[in-house]
Parts: sequence; C-alpha cells; structure tokens
Amino acid sequence: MARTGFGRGQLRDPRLPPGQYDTGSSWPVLTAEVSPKLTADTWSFRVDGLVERARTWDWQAAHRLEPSTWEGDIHCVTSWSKLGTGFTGVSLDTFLAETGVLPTATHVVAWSHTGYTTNLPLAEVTGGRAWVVWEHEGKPLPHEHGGPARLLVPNLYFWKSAKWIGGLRLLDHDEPGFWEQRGYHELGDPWLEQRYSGD
Ligand SMILES: Nc1nc2c(c(=O)[nH]1)N[C@H]1C(S)=C(S)[C@@H](COP(=O)(O)O)O[C@H]1N2
Ligand SMILES: [Mo]
Repeated sequence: MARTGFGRGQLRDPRLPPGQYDTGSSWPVLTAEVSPKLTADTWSFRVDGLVERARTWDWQAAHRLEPSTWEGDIHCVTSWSKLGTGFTGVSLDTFLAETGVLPTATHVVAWSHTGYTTNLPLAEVTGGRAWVVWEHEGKPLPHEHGGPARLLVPNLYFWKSAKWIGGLRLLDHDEPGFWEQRGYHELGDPWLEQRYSGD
C-alpha cells in the first residue's frame, strides 16, 4: 500500500499515536538551549545518586560495552512522529548493571552537558526501554540531534530523550526537569496523550 495514502480522512498508520502526524523522511530539530561544543573527546556519561558504585564512562569506555540497536517510532509532543527509524548505542540496563542500583531508587533525572534535565520513573528506563545512542541509521548521530550521544526513551514523548546526554542521577523521589517544570506531563506516554501536566 502506498505510504502517501495515509492522511486526514484516509487510512491512518496504526503506528501513529493520537494527535500525531508522520514527518516522513524529515527529522525536525528542537533545542531549547544553545548547542554545546561537545565532541567524542570531551563527552562523558556518569551514573550516580542511589547506586552502589557511581561511575563515569568516557567515549572509549562506553564503546567497550555491549552495543545494541533499537528500531521503531519516535514521537514529539509538538505532534510529529518519525516512524521506522533506528539508533545504535548501549542499553541503560548495561550501564546500571555496572553501577548497581540501590533498592530505594525509584526515579532518575537525566541531565545534558548543557544543563537540560528531564525526569523519569526508573521502571521506564530499565528492562530494555532506554539507551544512550551515538548512531542513527548507521551514521554518527548528528550534532543538532544530540551527537555525539543522546538518551533514547522511545516509549515516551521525545522531550525525555535528552540530547548531549551527560548522566543519570538515581533518586528516591520524582524531581521535575526542564520541560516538566514548564507544564509538561511528568510521564509523557504518547499513547495516553500525556502532553501537559494533568492530561
Ligand atoms: N538537551 C536537550 N535535549 C532535548 C531537547 C532540548 O531542548 N535540549 N529537546 C527535547 C525535545 S522537546 C525533543 S522533541 C527532542 C528533539 O530531538 P531532535 O532535535 O533530535 O528532534 O529532544 C529532546 N531533548
Ligand atoms: Mo519535543
């Protein structure tokens, strides 16, 4: 079936959550802050807070971990979705297995090297649900899309996928991040249309 047949009043692609449209081969850039001067040489990823052993990986150390590729759909709260796209990096499960997680941990705050933050329940980023990624469709992740490395949490609206990811802090409580402090939903499930606080 022709992909161009999907549209208003016509067959709707079942991969599109309510209120979303297919952005096709384009990939919009949404950045709230000034893009950082960050390269593979200056990038690092830290996991701390309620863990047994806080740890920081540099580019080489992160690339020694078991790689994994995810393919699927991503959904921005501004209503575009990008369907059938692929990223490669390392599962957060792999990083967290190296630090251990204390039983009191319930949430994480993901932070970017720029200062951008976003909060997530621990259960939403474990069990094969979240990755630190550095490749998009076999090529280095473009800088404007968060390269050298970003978080990928595809089950939630894309504001949770922090670009230029710097680390995760494990907490025993929820702590609203940049957009959550500005009225966005604490969780952000696109299938439940959790766009704004109270949705
Ligand atoms: N550091 C940082 N990460 C961010 C953002 C941002 O402004 N800064 N925007 C978020 C939002 S709202 C979306 S939709 C996606 C956009 O990613 P893209 O620009 O690669 O499409 O990144 C998310 N991660
Ligand atoms: Mo977004």
